[in-house]
Amino acid sequence: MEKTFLMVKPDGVQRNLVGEIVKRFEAKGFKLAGAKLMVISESLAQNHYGEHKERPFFGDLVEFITSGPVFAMVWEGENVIKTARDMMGKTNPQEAASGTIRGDYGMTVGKNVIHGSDSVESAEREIGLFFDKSEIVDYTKQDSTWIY
Ligand code: IDP
Repeated sequence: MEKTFLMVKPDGVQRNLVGEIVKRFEAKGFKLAGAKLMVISESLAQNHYGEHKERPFFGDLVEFITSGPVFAMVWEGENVIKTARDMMGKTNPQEAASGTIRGDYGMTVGKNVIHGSDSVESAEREIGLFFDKSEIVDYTKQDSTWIY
């Protein structure tokens, strides 16, 4: 089953949105496979956002993502990578549709509440960066026969 890496960013943690965000993915029918509250180190931030290192906002992005705790998660389910991106909404919350997480809770691109992997390759890379294999839990959920 496909897995993705999702993370409530420091603004979402400070604004008490962890429960709300977890609730949306649970209610949709996805399975939580790993989760932890953590403070991202500078080197992990630079690695995670490596594709943006030449962009003018890179310094602010690294400073922001390391500024307080994040809630890192691994979610599992059919087509979870794309569906989670759809549930998050566009990168700029002012362009994100109502009903999406960024559309409902974000105001600026710099503080857009949530991160989610955008491809199979980035999901594998990001899960590997943030989680040890022993932190990913393999289990059967009783509701799966009512979801699929
Ligand atoms: P994504 O998070 O929707 O995948 P990316 O383009 O991968 O978007 O950018 C990563 C993060 O960098 C965004 O979530 C956003 O917080 C930040 N970011 C992207 N573009 C800008 C910008 O133009 N100014 C400031 N921050 C930006």
